[in-house]
Amino acid sequence: MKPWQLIDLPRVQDPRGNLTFVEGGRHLPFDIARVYYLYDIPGGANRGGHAHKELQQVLIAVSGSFDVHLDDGHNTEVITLRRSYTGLLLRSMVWRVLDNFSSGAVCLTLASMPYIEDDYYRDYNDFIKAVGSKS
Ligand code: T46
Repeated sequence: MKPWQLIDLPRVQDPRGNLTFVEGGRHLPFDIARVYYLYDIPGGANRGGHAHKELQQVLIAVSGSFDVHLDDGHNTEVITLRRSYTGLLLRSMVWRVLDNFSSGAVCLTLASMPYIEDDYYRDYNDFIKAVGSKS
């Protein structure tokens, strides 16, 4: 199973403006337990800098764009999100850093679990040790 993957979300195109919808368990491999969003992000800021033990999430650039730096302890990739109909599925145990936010960018996140601080690896060395002990 890939630790991260882009997901094409449905698009209803309309001269009045387009519409995208997401159903947990149908478009995502989990039920949605929590929604949060990042907005009013000042130029040069970055977010994330952690991994999750169990949580899965889908990130969507509902406005503007930003880069997501991904690292599962073996492979790294940088993905730019810029379309409101593209989700980035992050499974558990993926270190992520979000940066290069455009002006007005909004990152909508659909999460598989409520907020649980104990689910975070906030120290990269702890994350790498945990990846090593799992593989
Ligand atoms: C992730 C990236 C993309 C809550 O109380 N509830 C919540 O649901 C969240 C997400 C955060 N918080 C509190 C915890 C901290 O006191 O808000 C504060 C900032 O959280 P954090 O530093 O984790 O924010 P980001 O933007 O660095 O990370 C968040 C998510 O935590 C993380 O899972 O992948 O956005």
